[in-house]
Amino acid sequence: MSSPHPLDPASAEEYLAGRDILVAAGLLAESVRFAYYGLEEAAKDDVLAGAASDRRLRAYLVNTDTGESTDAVVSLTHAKVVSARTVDPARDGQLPILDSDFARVDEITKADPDWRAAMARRGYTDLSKVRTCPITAGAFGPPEDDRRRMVRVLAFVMEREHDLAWAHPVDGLAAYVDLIEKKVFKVTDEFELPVPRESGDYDDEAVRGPHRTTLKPIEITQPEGPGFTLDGFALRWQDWSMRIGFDAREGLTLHQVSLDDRPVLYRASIPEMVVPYGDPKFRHWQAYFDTGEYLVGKFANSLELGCDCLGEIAYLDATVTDDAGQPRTIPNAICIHEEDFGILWKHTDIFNGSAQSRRQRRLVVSYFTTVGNYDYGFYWYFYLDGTIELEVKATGVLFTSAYPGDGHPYATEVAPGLAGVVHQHLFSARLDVSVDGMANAVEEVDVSGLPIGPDNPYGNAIVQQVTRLTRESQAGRRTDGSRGRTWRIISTERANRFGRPTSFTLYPEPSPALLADPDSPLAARAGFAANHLWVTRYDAEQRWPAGDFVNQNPGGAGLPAFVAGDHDIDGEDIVVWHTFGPTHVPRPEDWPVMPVARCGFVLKPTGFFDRNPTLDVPPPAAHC
Ligand SMILES: [Cu+2]
Repeated sequence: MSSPHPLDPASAEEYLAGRDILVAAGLLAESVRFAYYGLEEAAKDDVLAGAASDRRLRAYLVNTDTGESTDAVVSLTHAKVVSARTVDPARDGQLPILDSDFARVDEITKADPDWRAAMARRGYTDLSKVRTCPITAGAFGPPEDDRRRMVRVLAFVMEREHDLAWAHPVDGLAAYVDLIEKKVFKVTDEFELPVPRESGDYDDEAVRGPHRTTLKPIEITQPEGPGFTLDGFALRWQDWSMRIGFDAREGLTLHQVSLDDRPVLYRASIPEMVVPYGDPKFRHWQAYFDTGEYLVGKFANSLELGCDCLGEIAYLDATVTDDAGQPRTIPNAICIHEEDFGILWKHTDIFNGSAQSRRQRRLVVSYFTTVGNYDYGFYWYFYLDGTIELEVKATGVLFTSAYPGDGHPYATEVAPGLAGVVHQHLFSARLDVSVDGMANAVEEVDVSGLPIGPDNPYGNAIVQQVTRLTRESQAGRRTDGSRGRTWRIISTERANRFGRPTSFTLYPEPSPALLADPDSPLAARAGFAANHLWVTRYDAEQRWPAGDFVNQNPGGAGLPAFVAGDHDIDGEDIVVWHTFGPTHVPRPEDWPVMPVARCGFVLKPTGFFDRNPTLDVPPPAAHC
């Protein structure tokens, strides 16, 4: 085995070697499955010092007959199990959903007499036309339910091959499935509404109409090839350099992002998201933590040139594993390319007559994942002027229910009798910042006008109000669009030519944080989403905003627990956590397949440079 960089993702050979070690240690009995398997990253100090480090993998193992759950760490370097901790699901949460749970749940549900009877009452006896959708259960009580490893199952009708099942939800009926006892232990049958009939098959010409013929070809060419270089997982473009990583749980990860050889981010990823639905009747438990419960990285798409990405593309494969811990390669999972992005800067000077124009470009590092009905693209952009942007593209199909008629404020009717329930997509970005070194601090910057007074006789004054966030307890903050609120991540060691700290500013998008009641069972589990900003002192153990074990976690884990120690965060090695994402009121235009809805955030250099760093960008052509 050749020696990988400590931040490179685990390879197929490494997964197999780790698996052998787990077998030898007796941890892989017949009915034990991998709920997660990935790289246990080398210690930050070792990586920064270039020191030799232990290559380790982490495995979450669940015994599907007993429910016994183990969190094991394996050293490949020393060929041994470093730790194997028993997880107490009632206290710590359940391990994530397995791939095989989807098929198993379908069999279990369709074999249950009570559920079959409820379906028959609704006129559905041919269960080959029914698709079941297992939804993670959360923790809503009663305690005897919460103690089970379980999912809740909704059903959709697929009238014929290639029909879009999401168009035909069977509402009011759910099966609660115990994954260990492998049986339905409860059927809730609360109301009946007609199953919506209109086809949603957007591939069917009868639904979509003939393809339009008016689009002329657009081709992207770079006759001299792309401007970036990829050496293994190390990527360089213009003044940017970084390393690319990938994880079955959190998907794409970025490491050691530097600009002009000055560090900006030690690590960046989107390690959690929650999608809570706002219908209090019957489906009050519908909320997915796509990352912690289902593992978004495992569902990464293979991208295709000319379809998903245009131009001179470099792809990286991703390696994940199946339930048995066997490696599975996802070809072309990560897409890297360069894009023209319109005007960078432009001016026609009225005094000296100079007319100048420069083109902006960006480097794009992206991947797409499909989790059930939704598809999410995660796009990191790096611009010539030092801007970093994350864009999430949400597309796919709405999760539907039956529309009960007017006076139902929780949903939009998107097709006759078909409802798209109001919901949120709340992502958590974990930004392990390193702006000009590890010693960083965060300032909240508001802008406001001042009232007329002796120093402001005409009332035109605008001032910045800068508040230094010095402790973890003080750094749980929300956006405020009325004040143009931003958060500035400053170096406490390095200054620019004005003697002021070099910094990057986080520009959030103003949208609501978690709307569920603070006393709700969901808020207890999605504590991270109650604030748009959190700042913590770096702690290698603090990886996951909703806790290590999110599935059926009883609550309180993750960011609310991380900040309980109330560490000093001023001039320390800190991590900035940013909650963002839309509150989605479905539109008829989102049906039957949704045009991309975008959300994200921007990080801009702010006094990181001494002036516009792109004056050296040449004109795109001699006459410009
Ligand atoms: Cu949505």
